[in-house]
Amino acid sequence: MERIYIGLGSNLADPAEQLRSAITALGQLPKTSLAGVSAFYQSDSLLPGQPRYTNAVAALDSSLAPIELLDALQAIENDQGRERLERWGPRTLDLDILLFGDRLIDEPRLKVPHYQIQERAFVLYPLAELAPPDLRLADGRTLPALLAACPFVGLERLP
Ligand code: ROI
Repeated sequence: MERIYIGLGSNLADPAEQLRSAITALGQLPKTSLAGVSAFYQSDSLLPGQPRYTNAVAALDSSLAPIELLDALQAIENDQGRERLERWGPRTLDLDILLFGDRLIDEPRLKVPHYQIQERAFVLYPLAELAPPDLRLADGRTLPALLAACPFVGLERLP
């Protein structure tokens, strides 16, 4: 069993409902249990000209292998109508493996810790709701250091 953190994001077709369906689907994955879900947060897209995003983080305990989990996440994205028209385009659902136990993974399909974690307030602040306060990433960085370098700007925490 390893503790895994998943970033969820949506900016199309009722984003909060997309996240709720995805969380249900995560809880139904084989060899996996849902250990927690953060609040939902809204923010402007990092790329202009797209609707605002709703983001959250979920914690899983799983004995799936990383690529098995990645395949399962992509199946959930596809089930929820994700169309891969352009990289970085608006999407009904994005599921990213942020952290996978204390593994460092550098494969063509999967890099963990997620390579943009440090720039993304909409990942770090929901992660901080679920993770131990002194969490150390597999690459040695700590969550408090990442939070200190990434201000809580433009994020709206939903009730
Ligand atoms: N912007 C926000 N706020 N949230 C996201 O999940 C997100 N995902 C993306 C891009 C387009 C980079 N911008 C985002 O892929």
